[in-house]
Amino acid sequence: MPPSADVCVLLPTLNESATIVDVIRAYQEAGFNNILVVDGGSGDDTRELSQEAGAAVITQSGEGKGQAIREAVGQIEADYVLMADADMTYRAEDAERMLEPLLVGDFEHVIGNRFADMEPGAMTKLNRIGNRLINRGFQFIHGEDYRDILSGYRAFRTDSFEQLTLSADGFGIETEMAVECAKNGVKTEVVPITLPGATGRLLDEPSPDQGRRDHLPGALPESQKQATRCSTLVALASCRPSLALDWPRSSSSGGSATTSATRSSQSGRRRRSSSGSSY
Ligand SMILES: Nc1nc2c(ncn2[C@@H]2O[C@H](COP(=O)(O)OP(=O)(O)OP(=O)(O)O)[C@@H](O)[C@H]2O)c(=O)[nH]1
Ligand SMILES: [Mg+2]
Repeated sequence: MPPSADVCVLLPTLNESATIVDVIRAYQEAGFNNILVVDGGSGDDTRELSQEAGAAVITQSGEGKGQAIREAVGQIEADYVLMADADMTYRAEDAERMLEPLLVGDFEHVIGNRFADMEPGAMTKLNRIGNRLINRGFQFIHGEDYRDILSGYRAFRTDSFEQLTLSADGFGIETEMAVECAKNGVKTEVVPITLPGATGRLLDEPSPDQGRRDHLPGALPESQKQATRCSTLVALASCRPSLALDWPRSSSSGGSATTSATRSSQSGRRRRSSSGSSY
């Protein structure tokens, strides 16, 4: 990575005290010092631990991973954002590979493809099948093969985020980002990443060697996350003109509300930037 690269590592968190320090340290060891944790009001000591480990911490004003990401990116002044996960779903060792298309090539958005190197036990069979169907559906609707549109490992130019009209509050955010990249011609690259197996991270589904963590406040079971992602794709398909006959778009479909929400968040970004609260 060029020494001049101005990258903010963005970590959304909700009750991640078991892993957050290791995740922050891993990115620091990989050479990243600008780390922003956007917390969803954790009931454990995620925020305190993050601060002690050297990350900047903000608490989101709303709810859900999507709202957290949208709010946090609006406060980031670094040129590039590396969006990861606080539960060791992704590896800091892949960070350079994720950023390369932005720094060396002329891409604006990068998706880490978890299916390129999936360690045993990393994902349930049902989840893999669901992902495949969603990716095929996306390719059919939007004509782009992004391989893994649900991946939460993303890198993007901060200014390219403003081209995306985003409104998802929860786990539909990655789907929405992929749809918006395709619709707006945002130059998107897919790079292979490793998805660690069950021993390398905490999974929400029960596994023989791990306890569940979905008893924690706010944690959603995997099936519910997938349902959110899938319904986001179906809902957004209605906005594609060539499918208008199959997916009628009503004048009250929410498009204009979405656009104005994004505009207000973008003007919020400019306001916040001038107030000096940036990462
Ligand atoms: N700020 C914020 N972060 C959240 C919220 N919900 C989840 N997160 C964080 O978002 C990241 C992704 O959530 P996960 O539950 O790991 O979802 P996932 O990676 O798709 O699923 P797994 O494969 O089970 O890890 C984690 O770091 C969570 O702590 C929320 O409401 N607000
Ligand atoms: Mg995760």
